[in-house]
Amino acid sequence: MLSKFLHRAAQQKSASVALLVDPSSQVEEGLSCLAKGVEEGCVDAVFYGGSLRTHSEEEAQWNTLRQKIQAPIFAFPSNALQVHPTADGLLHLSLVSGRNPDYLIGRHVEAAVYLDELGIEVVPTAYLLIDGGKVSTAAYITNTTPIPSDKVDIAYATALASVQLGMKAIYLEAGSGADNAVPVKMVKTLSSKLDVPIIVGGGIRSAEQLRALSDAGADVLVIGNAFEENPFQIMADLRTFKCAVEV
Ligand code: 1GP
Repeated sequence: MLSKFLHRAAQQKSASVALLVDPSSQVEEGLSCLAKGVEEGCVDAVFYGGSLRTHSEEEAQWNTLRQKIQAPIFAFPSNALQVHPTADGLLHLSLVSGRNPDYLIGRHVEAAVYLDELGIEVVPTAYLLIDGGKVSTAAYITNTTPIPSDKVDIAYATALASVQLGMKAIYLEAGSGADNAVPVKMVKTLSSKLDVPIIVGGGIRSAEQLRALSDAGADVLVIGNAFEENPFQIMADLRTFKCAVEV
């Protein structure tokens, strides 16, 4: 289901949208807003995951999401051992922008047999942290340095090496709550040269950014903080973005 979703997103003219639900945050009051967004076709999928586990109610949160949201829910965890057994697929991230073996392959070894037993669909995804103007949780936790936002050539070479190694998707991540989203120029370069779906997240909070990144060739745009902070506003922005697409 995940590879199908990514494949379809890559074929469409305009980017698909995934809402990131972080298990460490309480998003209950936003859920009906999210459910409506899905119904209206403004949200295409939910990504579920984050760097920390801060409460013990994940099972309940997952079940609520499943009940209320009529969209696929894909796992996007910092640790594949945290994947929920009924997830619709796993973005199996390898942090290729960093040089921390734990996040390149170590965690994957720990989770491999478990994932195999779950039988969950796994999409090998190159995860590139791009400098978003401040130290991100992902960079801090993984103890890695993001690619500077003006180093498009390094981002491209990293993504190309990942594709050559067999990765099926590229995830350009400015970091949750980034001051600056991934630069349009970087997205444009990678999407024009690579034939795999490109997912972009971090610091996206307006219809203008959605449009610019989509026009640059992003296939999936991921929104987290903006939804947590003001779900109604971001749904309005998504409506603007999606409606403009159909005109
Ligand atoms: C997912 O980290 C992003 O890739 C989410 O970032 O919380 O800034 O939207 P935001």
